[in-house]
Amino acid sequence: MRVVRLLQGETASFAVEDEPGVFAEVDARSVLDCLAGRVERTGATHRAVDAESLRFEQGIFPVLPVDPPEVWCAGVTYERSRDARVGEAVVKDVYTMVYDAPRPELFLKDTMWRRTVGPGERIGIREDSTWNVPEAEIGVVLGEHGRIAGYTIGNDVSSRDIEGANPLYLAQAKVYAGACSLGPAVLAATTPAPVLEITLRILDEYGDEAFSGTTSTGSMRRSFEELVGWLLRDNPVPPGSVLLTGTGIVPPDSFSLRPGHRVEIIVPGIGLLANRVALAGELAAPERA
Ligand code: DO4
Ligand code: MG
Repeated sequence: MRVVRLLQGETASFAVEDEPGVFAEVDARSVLDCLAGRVERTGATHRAVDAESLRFEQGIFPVLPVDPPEVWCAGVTYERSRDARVGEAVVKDVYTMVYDAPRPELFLKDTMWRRTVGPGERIGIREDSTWNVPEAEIGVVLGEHGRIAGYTIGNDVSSRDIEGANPLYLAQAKVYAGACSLGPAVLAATTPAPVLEITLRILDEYGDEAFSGTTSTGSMRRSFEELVGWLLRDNPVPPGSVLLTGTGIVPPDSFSLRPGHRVEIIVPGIGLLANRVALAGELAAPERA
């Protein structure tokens, strides 16, 4: 079962999938209430024009499906990511060590969705970086008591030259306006955890494909449960937070994102997360008290 948040005019409402591609609007305050079934149906339904990508009729758009108090990321969870980091970095050993070590790499990407956007919104790249890439990842949505409530798609947009120059620059390479996108849906958790196929496509400003690659969570070095277990050790991460679980797709070293590029991440069973690229400085940080 998937949950989306649909925007019609000025109003956004959660909707739960009752049958493939058919979403029932519900009276809910959060995605966690929807995933837990603590919701009343309002009677309105919406059939996706394309159930795979989650495109709806004109005037209805999926928006950020979760308001995560915190977004965390795991890194170097796929061999491909380890090899890319070793290739780009001046200090190489840390990446091989963390790939092999029991304790994973975890870092805080965002709080209160200040730097996080939803489907169709613009993601950011840093102006002081010459090597910017998307990172297509599965996001684990945390429920109550550290349980996994669901899965969404995430883009951990990153600067490879800033991190490559010095691993202590990680926060600057990873945390800035528009550096994260999530959506378009949250897939309810199941036991056992699903094995998800992830495809990343990058289109240039003319709509031509600049890169495409696919991976599967089946080739992750660690399980979702293991990553969540490490994240929550002595660390009170609030329910509704999201943990991005690492990238297994890395474009060739000659590739860097440019403003106007469109990044598409497709995960069958969740949907299509698409965002256009802008300079981070153009993305006004939302003011929240
Ligand atoms: O320090 C490297 C982070 C790598 C990362 O974000 C990933 O593997 O997804
Ligand atoms: Mg990443």
